[in-house]
Amino acid sequence: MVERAWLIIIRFGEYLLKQQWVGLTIIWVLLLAAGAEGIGRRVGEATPKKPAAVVKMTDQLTFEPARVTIKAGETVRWKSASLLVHTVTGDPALAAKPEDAALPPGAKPFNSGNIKPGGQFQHTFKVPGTYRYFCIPHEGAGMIGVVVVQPATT
Ligand SMILES: [Cu+2]
Repeated sequence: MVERAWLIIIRFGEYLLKQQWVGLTIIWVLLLAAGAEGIGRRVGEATPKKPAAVVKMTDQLTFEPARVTIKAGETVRWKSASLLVHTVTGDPALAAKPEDAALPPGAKPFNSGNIKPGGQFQHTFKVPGTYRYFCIPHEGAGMIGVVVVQPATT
């Protein structure tokens, strides 16, 4: 079906060229390029990294499991199983108590922003070490999690 559509589009371009409608042909080429780019981008988005671990955010103000272990370069996905808004925040600068967040040296801070009920967030950990992260609205309630990132085996 998609191939047929492309064939029609290409035939149409050939027709425009034959008629020597230069202006229209240029517009056709530009539209074609934009369309191809759009398809390419959608294909890229359709293949997100498969998470090495999935952590649930609960109504009990916990990350479940509170501690996961992955390898460098792997991705953790957080899923809301909660009616409350949560965040996944690994940034000491955003913590009420700086010790509620910790990053290994060289790792970039991360923050999901508000995750609505049913929402999700994922983060890929490149730098090995122990990460401590928290939920901004529930930091005081102790909603804190740990991701241990082991060096990638080569
Ligand atoms: Cu929370």
